[in-house]
Amino acid sequence: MSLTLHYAPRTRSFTALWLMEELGQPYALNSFDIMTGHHRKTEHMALNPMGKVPVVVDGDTPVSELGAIAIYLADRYPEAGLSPAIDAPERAAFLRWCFFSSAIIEPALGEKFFKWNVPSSQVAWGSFERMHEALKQGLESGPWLLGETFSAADVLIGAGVRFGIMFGAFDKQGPFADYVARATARPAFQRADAIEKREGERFPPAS
Ligand SMILES: N[C@@H](CCC(=O)N[C@@H](CS)C(=O)NCC(=O)O)C(=O)O
Repeated sequence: MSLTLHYAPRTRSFTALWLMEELGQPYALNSFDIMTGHHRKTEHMALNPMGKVPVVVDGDTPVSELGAIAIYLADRYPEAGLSPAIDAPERAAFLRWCFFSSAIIEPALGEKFFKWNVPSSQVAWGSFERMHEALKQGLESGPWLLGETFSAADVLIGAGVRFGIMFGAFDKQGPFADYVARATARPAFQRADAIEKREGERFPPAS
């Protein structure tokens, strides 16, 4: 069994890096500068035809798309305790939040940042406001989305909310910020953040 994370600093692949650190399995990091365009070359496109990062390769099996990466890794390595069992009642909420991240939060942030004017009843994510309200409800009981148990869904949603706060879409104080503070205090997040800083220095942004 071998795991490799194909990753570039300052991208969404940070979320996969955090997942890998939560997983606690040994893995190789294939880190590169996204400005080199390596992710659009044949070798990487064979792993992810979208030509995007992150990609995780487990043995010979590539998996891309953060929601899929999270569910795949959490189920494949159950000893990490990152997903409820397939027949557990919490499984439905777990899957819902894993999909909510890519299917609802991501495009809703796009709507907010890029000022898209689209009919809420016809787009899959509804609207930024509807996403915000549903997420607020989801974070009400806490401390995590599934209650007392942290899961891979918290990595996906935690990373998305952190990004939303950093770029001004969510309040810097209140339940979203408290949730991110809890998530980023985790040792696995801290380790991922240190790796991200190290790799960011290795591949500094073009000036
Ligand atoms: N839907 C993808 C999004 C991944 C994504 O957007 N990656 C960006 C970096 S943040 C990327 O690889 N961009 C390079 C490009 O499109 O050329 C996922 O969930 O993994």
